[in-house]
Amino acid sequence: MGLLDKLSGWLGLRKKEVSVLCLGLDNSGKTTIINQLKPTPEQERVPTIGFNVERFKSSSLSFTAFDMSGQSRYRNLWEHYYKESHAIIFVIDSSDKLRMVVAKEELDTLLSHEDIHSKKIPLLFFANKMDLQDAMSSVKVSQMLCLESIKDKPWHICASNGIKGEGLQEGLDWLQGKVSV
Ligand SMILES: Nc1nc2c(ncn2[C@@H]2O[C@H](COP(=O)(O)OP(=O)(O)O)[C@@H](O)[C@H]2O)c(=O)[nH]1
Ligand SMILES: [Mg+2]
Repeated sequence: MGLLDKLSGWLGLRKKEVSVLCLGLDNSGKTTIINQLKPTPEQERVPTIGFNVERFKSSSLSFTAFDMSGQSRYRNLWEHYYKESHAIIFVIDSSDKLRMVVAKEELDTLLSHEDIHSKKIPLLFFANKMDLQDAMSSVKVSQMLCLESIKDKPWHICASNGIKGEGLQEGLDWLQGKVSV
C-alpha cells in the first residue's frame, strides 16, 4: 500500500483524471518526493519530456513535476500545465535560506498567472529537508513566503523529509479533502 492509495481510492470515485502539478526550485526535493509517491518506484515510469520535466500516472492521478527557474526556456511548458491542473504541490528546500526569496518570486509569479489567479486551486506546500540541522521551521518558511496573504485559495504547509517520506501522508490527506474536479 503506497502513500497514494487513499488519495487515488477517493479520487477513483470521480470520472475525471486528477492532475497534480509538483513545482519548486531545482534541488528542493521534487523528484525525491515524487518517487515516494509512485506506487512502486520503477513501475509506470513515464519518460522524461524535457530535462527538467517528470510525469507519472496512477489509475486516477497524474503527477507532473517541473524545476522552476526564472531564466528557464521551459517556463512556457510548465505554465501550459496550469490550466489542466487540479492541485499544486510546491516544494521548498527549508535549508536553502539564500534562495528562499527566489522561491517566493516564483510562487508570486505562479499565483498571479492568468490560469491560476482566479482558480480556487488547493496549494500544498512541503517545507522539505526538515531533517537538516539548518532547516527553517514550516512556520518560518510560511512567513518567508508570505503564505498568510493567500486568501483566495486553500493552502496548507507541512514539514517533510522527502528521503524518509515523513510528512507526505499528512499533506496528501489534507489535499484529498480539497481537490474538486
Ligand atoms: N536531507 C534531505 N535531503 C533531501 C530531502 N529531499 C531531497 N533531498 C536531497 O536533495 C537533493 C535534491 O533532490 P531532488 O529530489 O533531486 O530535487 P529536485 O531538483 O527538486 O527534483 C537530492 O540529493 C536529494 O537526495 C530531504 O527531505 N532531506
Ligand atoms: Mg528533479
